[in-house]
Amino acid sequence: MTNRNSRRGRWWLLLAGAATVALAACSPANGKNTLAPHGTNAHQIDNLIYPIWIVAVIVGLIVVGGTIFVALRYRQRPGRSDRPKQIHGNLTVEILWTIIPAVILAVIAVPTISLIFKEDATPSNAVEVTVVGKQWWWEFEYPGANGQPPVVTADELHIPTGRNIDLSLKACDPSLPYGVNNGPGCNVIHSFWVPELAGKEDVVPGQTNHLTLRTSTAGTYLGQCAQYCGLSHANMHFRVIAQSPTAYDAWLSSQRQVPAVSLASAGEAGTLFTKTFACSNCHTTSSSTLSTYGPNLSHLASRSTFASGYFKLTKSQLMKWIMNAPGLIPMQSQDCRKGPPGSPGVTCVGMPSFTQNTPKGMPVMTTAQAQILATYLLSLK
Ligand code: HEC
Ligand SMILES: [Cu+2]
Repeated sequence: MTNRNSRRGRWWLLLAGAATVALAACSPANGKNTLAPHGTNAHQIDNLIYPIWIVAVIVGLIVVGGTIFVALRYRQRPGRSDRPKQIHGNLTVEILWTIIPAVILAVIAVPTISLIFKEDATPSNAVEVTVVGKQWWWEFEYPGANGQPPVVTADELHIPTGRNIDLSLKACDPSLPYGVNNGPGCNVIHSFWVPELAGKEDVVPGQTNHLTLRTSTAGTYLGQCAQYCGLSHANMHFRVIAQSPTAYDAWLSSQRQVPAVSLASAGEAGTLFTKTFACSNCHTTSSSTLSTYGPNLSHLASRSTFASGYFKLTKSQLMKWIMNAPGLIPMQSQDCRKGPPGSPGVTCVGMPSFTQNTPKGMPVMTTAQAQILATYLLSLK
């Protein structure tokens, strides 16, 4: 092999390596595969895309093939004129290549537009859930029913199989007091996307958008915020846990229970949570009905993940998070310890660090204290 050839070979190798790494991200094993639909909406979208894709491939082959054919057939050759016969202004050709694409697009438009309206229709007999996109996590609210209180949770959306789920998607609720679902952390656009269940839907402040989910297959489906929404947008995952209606009902009624360990009976953990570190400025552990600035922690231990589904819920991971959350995912939380978010002078987005950038006069958290807090939170089943 000549020197130049071997150098070219190396470039090809590098390119092949890079392509393998890039394509690995598209592997169906990552659980966010639009081409592996498990929900009614996702199936309908897939059924529409497939025939359109075939038409697109045929058109593509004709266009690319035609280009290659013309380039080869009329290339410059010795002894031949380099000016082939000119067909500029040929009426038949011009009409044909205007009408054929117009007809193809018109035909494709019919099922596309009708599916848009179908997807948008309000589903009948649906389970209602409100989804609130915050920076950078998702809150899920199940309305109260038959005298039962509502349930507020985060990170993991539970749904029953075989039912229509009508999601009301919100980014902000201007009717609420400044600081909770209104103010810092909720004034940007998100997009709610569970690729294997349905299409994307934008989540816009001051507006309620709707998305229908429906699946007959129990399982865990991965979701992702699909609209850039600030520092930790890329970490804004979530999970949809589809369960049999019986298992779903059992989950919902366990979430309605008052947590087994009350703050008052939690001893030192209670003091650390409400006084020393004022976690209660942003979280509650005593009522699963409350929407707070940070995720509702009343039944934290019933989740398998935390922090937008980014981390598995283990004690050691939880301790790292409690001590220094902004060290794990980027947040704008330097002044979050000054007071409740939304109060004067507190422009806090996220959760503060309790071991770094500690404001003057405030305590730095020890590992022992983090352990007490983590043990307490993990008792909230
Ligand atoms: C200034 C508000 C604020 C304070 C104070 C605060 N947090 Fe947070 N916390 C948040 C926010 C916001 C999140 C969500 C971050 C994300 O996922 O992007 C969060 C997330 C969490 C989570 C993960 C919950 C889940 O379901 O994902 C835990 C656990 C937690 N905080 C515990 C604590 C503890 C313990 C304290 C006190 C030592 C504390 N927090 C103090 C705002 C706060
Ligand atoms: Cu987002």
